[in-house]
Amino acid sequence: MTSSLPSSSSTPLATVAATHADVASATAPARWRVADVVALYELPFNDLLFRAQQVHRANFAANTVQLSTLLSIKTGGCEEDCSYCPQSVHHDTGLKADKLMPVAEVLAAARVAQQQGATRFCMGAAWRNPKDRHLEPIKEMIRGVKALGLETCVTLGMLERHQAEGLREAGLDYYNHNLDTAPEFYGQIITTRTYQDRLDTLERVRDAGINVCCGGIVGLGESRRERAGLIAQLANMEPYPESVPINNLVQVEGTPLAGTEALDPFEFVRTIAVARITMPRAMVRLSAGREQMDEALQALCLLAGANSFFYGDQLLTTSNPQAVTDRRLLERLGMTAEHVQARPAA
Ligand code: SAM
Ligand code: DTB
Ligand code: SF4
Repeated sequence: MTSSLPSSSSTPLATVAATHADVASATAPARWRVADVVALYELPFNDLLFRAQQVHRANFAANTVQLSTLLSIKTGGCEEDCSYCPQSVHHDTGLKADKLMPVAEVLAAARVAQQQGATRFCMGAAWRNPKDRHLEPIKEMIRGVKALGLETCVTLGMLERHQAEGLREAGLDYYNHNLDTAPEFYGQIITTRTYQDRLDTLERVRDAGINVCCGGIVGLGESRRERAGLIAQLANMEPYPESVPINNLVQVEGTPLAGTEALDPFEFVRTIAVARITMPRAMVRLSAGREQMDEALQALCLLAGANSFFYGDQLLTTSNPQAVTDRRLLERLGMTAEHVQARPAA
């Protein structure tokens, strides 16, 4: 029998605490060892999904999903060399670099997203890090989107402490910044910023009082153990992120990862289930790669505990299923979008 409980014996902190058992149970954070997460991955598929469903139902309405719409507010020309990303200047993908979008255009797109039924609007910029002068229009966007009654999320790269605080003051609800993969595999994917840089930004976001949206990307050629390593990193954050996007690599011609062997679809579903079990109260978001999945596979991801997805015809630079197709899928599954349930009965 494999254990799916987080271990309290793998870290120096937990080891010290274990010698004071009473205190330990009150103060030592539960830790997931990579081996514990691998053990979850290795469960028979049906057992894993059953456990994920139990955890999901204990924490969320089982048939409700949250819908977020993405907008690329500054596309391309990014200095980082993330080898999956079409927006990096290091790869020739034929993408044209744009300037920051005008505030009015962003707000017009947010209105459309809201009319379509999204409850959160996520704005992404292809920056290594924003300059202070960029943050003024972005704060206007945040205030404008919030005034419409939508939740706000931005992803702008690395942040300084004062920048995170400024975004919080503008009313930002979520900041997206991913760990992307396991620490030991990270160097094969990105060389222009370190894992620690990412952790530092995440800490600044957390300290500023902004909800953390942090996940990763699979299908990069990593091993199962490395996928488990990513999940353990996320689950051991204190606290773990409120929102966990799980991206499946969208292969873009011209990026170094184009041509990578595709992940077994059931391994993707397992990743969702393992995220759900290790982070019971997080919103687990079925993110990039959905257009390449058939609807049965998406339904399995929802069964495995995903309770949010990107909604709208476009992700940042690649396409996403049509909104009308997604609405039909939810209807066929007897599921409802969050905002519909939140409305008082007529
Ligand atoms: N530049 C910012 C940053 O990296 O923090 C924000 C935008 S970046 C596009 C956000 C995330 O999108 C990445 O961390 C990665 O997980 C995901 N992503 C980027 N390109 C992708 C691709 N081709 N397929 C799947 N996910 C991708
Ligand atoms: C995240 O984890 N996935 C989204 C969002 N955060 C910003 C981005 C997916 C990008 C997919 C590739 C593209 O469209 O450029
Ligand atoms: Fe730049 Fe983000 Fe793409 Fe990396 S993932 S190249 S940081 S836009």
